[in-house]
Amino acid sequence: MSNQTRVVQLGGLMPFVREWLQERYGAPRLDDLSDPAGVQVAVVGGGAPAGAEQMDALPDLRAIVNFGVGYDNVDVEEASRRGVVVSNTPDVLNDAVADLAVFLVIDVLRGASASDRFVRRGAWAAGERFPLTRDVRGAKVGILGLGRIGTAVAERLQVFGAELAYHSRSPKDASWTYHDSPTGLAEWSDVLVVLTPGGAGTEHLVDAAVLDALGPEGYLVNVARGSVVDEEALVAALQDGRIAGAGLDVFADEPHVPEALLDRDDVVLLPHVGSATTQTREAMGRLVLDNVGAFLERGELVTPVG
Ligand code: 8YV
Repeated sequence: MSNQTRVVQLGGLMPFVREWLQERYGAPRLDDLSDPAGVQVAVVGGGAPAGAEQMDALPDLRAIVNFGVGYDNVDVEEASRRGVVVSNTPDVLNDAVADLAVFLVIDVLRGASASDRFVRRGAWAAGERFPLTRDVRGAKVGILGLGRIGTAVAERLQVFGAELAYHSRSPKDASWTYHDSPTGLAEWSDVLVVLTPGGAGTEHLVDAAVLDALGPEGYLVNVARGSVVDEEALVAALQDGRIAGAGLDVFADEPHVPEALLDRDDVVLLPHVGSATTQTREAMGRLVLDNVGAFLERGELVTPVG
């Protein structure tokens, strides 16, 4: 029993997590697994799929441990049909992701990235003036999805003097104004910040109608999942000047960013780095190991998904 492989790595894991799993559990990658019998736990990350195909390959699988708070890459319905439980890495990344969301809000309002490009291309030295931008104080920021990270974003922006409101599936015990639809929230907002989970339930929640409600003075920030925004509609809205700009850390088909966005000065494009600090990624890795350990020792996950 002790020599039997009980943990396997699916795709998308960072090198240090792979090393930890290898050292502690001798966990091979699924492709290198010689005998799937007895493998109880599969660890996955980076949005790599954990669906029926992977589950079919592991007949004794009982738990899927996801490196990441979002688990739209895991087919949870299929897992529960098979009696397989799933965990994610909540809370430990709230601060890092919220910081980055606030950074994007400030960047779209103050044009920090655009003014950096302005200096680098020699426009300042040539005597041009960077246009005036907008205060964060007094800006109306709409939080689409007031979960753990959405709340952390709202708390931070309150300190900057922004006005806040939100939409979630239902009103929360929070002091900020609730809007009962994404369109209503967008209409009110100067900046709409997407913080919902991904997956089928939120696909294209931000569509052309929501973008039009945001309007020509409005900015979209997305640090959640690319799937939540209709990316074609977003590109069209930017091209037509129907919204003012966007700050994006996530995209529909990562790592591909729509060609049409690459040379626009009214968008800030980041390579999905919301949680990408050494401290936060290590905390996520430790939580992954805690989940694997707890499941193997007592058949329980520390942070099972809802
Ligand atoms: C990571 C994330 O990009 O936690 C999430 O849901 O999107 C990020 O933290 C990723 O999942 C790490 O593999």
